Amino acid sequence: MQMMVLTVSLVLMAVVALIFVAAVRSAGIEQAPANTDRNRTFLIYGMLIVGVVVTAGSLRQWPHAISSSTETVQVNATGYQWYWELDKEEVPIGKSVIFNVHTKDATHGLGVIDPNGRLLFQTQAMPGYVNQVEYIFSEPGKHQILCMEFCGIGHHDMTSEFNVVAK
Ligand SMILES: [Cu+2]
Repeated sequence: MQMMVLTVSLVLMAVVALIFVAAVRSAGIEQAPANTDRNRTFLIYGMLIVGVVVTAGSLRQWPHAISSSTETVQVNATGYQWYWELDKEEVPIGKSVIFNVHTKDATHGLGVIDPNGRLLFQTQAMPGYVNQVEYIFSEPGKHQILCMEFCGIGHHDMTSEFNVVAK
């Protein structure tokens, strides 16, 4: 998905650049003093370099990129009316943890709460889909899972927990 977004963006940027070049070529350009040309060239190359650096720097931090590193830990979380089933009770601190979230019945929402009661992240749990969330825990301790989507009479009771441990 990320590759497709990047490809579409680059193609659209190329189209805009081609239109710009065509417009400049078709315009009658007057002769400017020699130092104006030099200043313009400096400005254009300067903006190009800044643009490339800013783009490359900001694209690296896309929040939803699923890491391909071998250092990841996978947790399969399945929602049922009205409980969660997790295939791990412990996850390591400081390592990439990928939650594969889905459900066997109704739509639920998986929310992870840290020991201070702060919501760290959430995602929907849907029948027929596996939603992935990647997270790197920075605090050890018992983390709670709550259902974040009203799913029936036992919704309030749909909790679970796991431990984040230093390894
Ligand atoms: Cu619920």
